[in-house]
Amino acid sequence: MTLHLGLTEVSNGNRPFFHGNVPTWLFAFFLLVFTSCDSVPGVTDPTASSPVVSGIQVSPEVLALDQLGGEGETVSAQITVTADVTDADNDLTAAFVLIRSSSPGQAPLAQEEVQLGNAGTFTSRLDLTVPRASGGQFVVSVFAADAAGNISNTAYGSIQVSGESAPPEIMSIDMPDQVTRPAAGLPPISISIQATVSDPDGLDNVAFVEVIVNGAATLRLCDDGGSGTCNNGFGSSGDLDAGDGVYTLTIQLDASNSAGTNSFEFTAVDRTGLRSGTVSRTIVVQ
Ligand SMILES: [Ca+2]
Ligand SMILES: [Ca+2]
Ligand SMILES: [Ca+2]
Repeated sequence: MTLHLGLTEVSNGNRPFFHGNVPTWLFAFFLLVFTSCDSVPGVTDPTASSPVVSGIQVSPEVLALDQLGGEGETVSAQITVTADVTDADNDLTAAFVLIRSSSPGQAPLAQEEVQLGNAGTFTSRLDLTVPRASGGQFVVSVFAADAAGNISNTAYGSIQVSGESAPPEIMSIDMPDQVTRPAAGLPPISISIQATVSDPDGLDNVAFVEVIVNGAATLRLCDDGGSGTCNNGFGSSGDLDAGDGVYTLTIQLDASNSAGTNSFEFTAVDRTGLRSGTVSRTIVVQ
């Protein structure tokens, strides 16, 4: 079965809603479904065997057009979309992936029909070509069809497209330059390390801040307000306020730590992969 993908947008609040040029027989089918639901209660709902799409993932999630190669007025990038498709009676036929710009009412910029054998995760790679001056939140949508003509829900993802991007910057590092170990038998001392970060594209554009300790261990600083797991095996980041651009790491110093100088190299990385300059500091443990 083939669906025509010349889709037009129907306004539905904030969420795009696709109204396909579906074949006449499919409209007739929908009419039958709705009519039977209204007039014959208790009849098994044929849509119970419709495909279900979930778990959509889009990569990259952020596309900085000035980071892409190419000549002239357009730039191209490959977008990878994965999603999970299930169907109770497993008669899946195809999934449909569409990428549309942030402007309402536009035809899809890229689309692909993926033939499905069985339920599971499928991957679609689409070549997206857009004007160099594009921007905004592009919408990725996925739906699936089965052999009976049932259409799934539509799952949505997005790509943040920006015409220009700039690397993040570490504005300051706040940490002690020397600490004294607790005596044997006493509790460890908490050391708070804070990096204040900015990004010309906004704080949301900062992906993470990392620190390499003594040239070996890499740890994250988090702007999570102290919730969640910033580093596996560590406790709270100790961060005070989430989303304020101050990234925090709290480490523990106990009596068993070695005396000496420890190096810390900080880098911030944004969602387009651009890296800040590295800022180096040391802590002398006595
Ligand atoms: Ca089915
Ligand atoms: Ca940036
Ligand atoms: Ca913070």
